[in-house]
Amino acid sequence: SILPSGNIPPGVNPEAYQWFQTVDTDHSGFINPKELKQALVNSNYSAFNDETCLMMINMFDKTRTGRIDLFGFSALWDFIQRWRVLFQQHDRDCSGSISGMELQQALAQMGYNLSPQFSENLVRRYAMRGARPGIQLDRFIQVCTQLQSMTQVFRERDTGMTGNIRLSYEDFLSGAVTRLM
Ligand SMILES: [Ca+2]
Repeated sequence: SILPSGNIPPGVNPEAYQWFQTVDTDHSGFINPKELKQALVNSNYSAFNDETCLMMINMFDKTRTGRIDLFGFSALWDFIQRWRVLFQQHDRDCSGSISGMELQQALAQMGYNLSPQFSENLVRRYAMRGARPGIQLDRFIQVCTQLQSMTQVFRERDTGMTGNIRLSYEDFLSGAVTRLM
């Protein structure tokens, strides 16, 4: 490791510091997407999907090198813990997954006014085949984060707060391309 143990830098969560040492298997001082994927499991013991791992690396990679340092990792650790708590809160039937109805309630509590059909469609899109209908923590994080991000794009353009915006085809694609990964 790049830092002596017991010498946790200010602003770094001690648990995240411990975990960093374990996850950084090649001891480079950085976490790459492969190392992150190996470190994260859903409540059904499935590995986090590649898209969510890459999305989170991009979110917390302040150096733009495709990997995250200890500080980015600490922020990522907090981020995942917050989503894990929300996931557990909204998994009302304790099935270990979030159903369409549970997602609808979660999104409503986050302030999104979306139809039940919207949540059902999202869950159907991301539910694991063969499993009970529902999404795991990785997809929950991915779906909610992308929704927040796309909503932010919308709000920036909806200057009159009418709930409607005009987008050119290329603006639409640009928003989708930059936000979805
Ligand atoms: Ca559930």
